[in-house]
Amino acid sequence: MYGGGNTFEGFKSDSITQEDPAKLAEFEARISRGEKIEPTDWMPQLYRKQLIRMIEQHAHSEIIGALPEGTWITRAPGFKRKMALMAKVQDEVGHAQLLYSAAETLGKPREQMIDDLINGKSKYSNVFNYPTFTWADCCFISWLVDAGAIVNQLANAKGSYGPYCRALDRICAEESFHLKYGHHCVIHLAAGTQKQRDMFQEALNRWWPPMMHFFGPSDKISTHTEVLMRWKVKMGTNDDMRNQFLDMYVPKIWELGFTIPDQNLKKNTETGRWEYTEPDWDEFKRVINGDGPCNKERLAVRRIAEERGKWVREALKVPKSTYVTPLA
Ligand code: FAQ
Repeated sequence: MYGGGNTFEGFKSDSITQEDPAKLAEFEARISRGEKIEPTDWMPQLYRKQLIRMIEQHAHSEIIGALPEGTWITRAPGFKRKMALMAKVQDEVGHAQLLYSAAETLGKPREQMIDDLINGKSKYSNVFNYPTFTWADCCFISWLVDAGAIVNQLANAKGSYGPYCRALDRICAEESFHLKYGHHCVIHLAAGTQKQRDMFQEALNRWWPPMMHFFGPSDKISTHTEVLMRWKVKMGTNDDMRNQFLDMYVPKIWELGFTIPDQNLKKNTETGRWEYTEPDWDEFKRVINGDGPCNKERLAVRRIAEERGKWVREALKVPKSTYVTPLA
């Protein structure tokens, strides 16, 4: 897809002090002028490494994110919902393809990224390590997880790395359909029977803490934000993104008559920022490091898919394959 030609083996040091100062200054000047950095342009090793880490994690999140919703395709209520959910899940996997291609431009082969995912070396979004017990869980993901993803991705689409930004532009366009679909599903539950309303309220109670974690650790303890903001990979801090999500979606949740399970949640009218109970960052760390309710199951499914799909990938690699036309 892109002709990067850089190899991942090149990494030796994280330190930007070892970079050529003139090249680094020119690189940073380009970024501050709002220019896009392209795969064949000079870039500091740390910029490359950070981008690979972040884009790869994002790609893994899309592919793993397809699993909790995917199990609901056959159980979604009604034919239209089944069709829409199937299209959504397919889109998410497509997003992973776009993102793996963007990460590959930086020199890390896709096979290595997949190996790192299934061997538990790479991370993916915390939210997808929680179970979808009911249809309302699936609706929560389609509306509010997608909403959070859009807040974050719309901002980062204006960032500095060309291939990632172009992938994000396309992803956001598709995600906006998912958001509409998810909102529609939740409105349907909200306007339904008491049992349907209770089902969504119960899902909201369970999903709210992971949703607060979704935007990453608070700025005080975030490791990578500073350098990523300096090089315009992240266009807002984790707390900025969380705040923007709360600004846009808390009123919509309240409007539907649901209760957010945090008694301290309120907007400070003086600062314009939301106040909330500090999320449990120990739980967050446990989940992103492999010890959430569904981590093992999610990776086991990916491992099986990888093994079963191996023959297809091998067949595609043979240059002189002949295609057999089916008889019927
Ligand atoms: N989950 O220093 P920071 C979606 C890790 S797409 C797991 O603040 P950073 C679509 C972080 O990697 C969802 N790990 O990190 C969809 C680092 O660990 P490391 C994904 C997390 O990179 C919808 C450590 O914590 N979106 O949902 C999380 O500056 C529905 C320290 O954190 C993206 O990937 C987390 N939530 O900021 C699909 C967007 N947060 O690597 C299906 C792009 C942090 O040192 C259905 N990524 N960590 O071992 C980003 O914007 C950023 O990477 C953040 C984290 C904001 C996620």
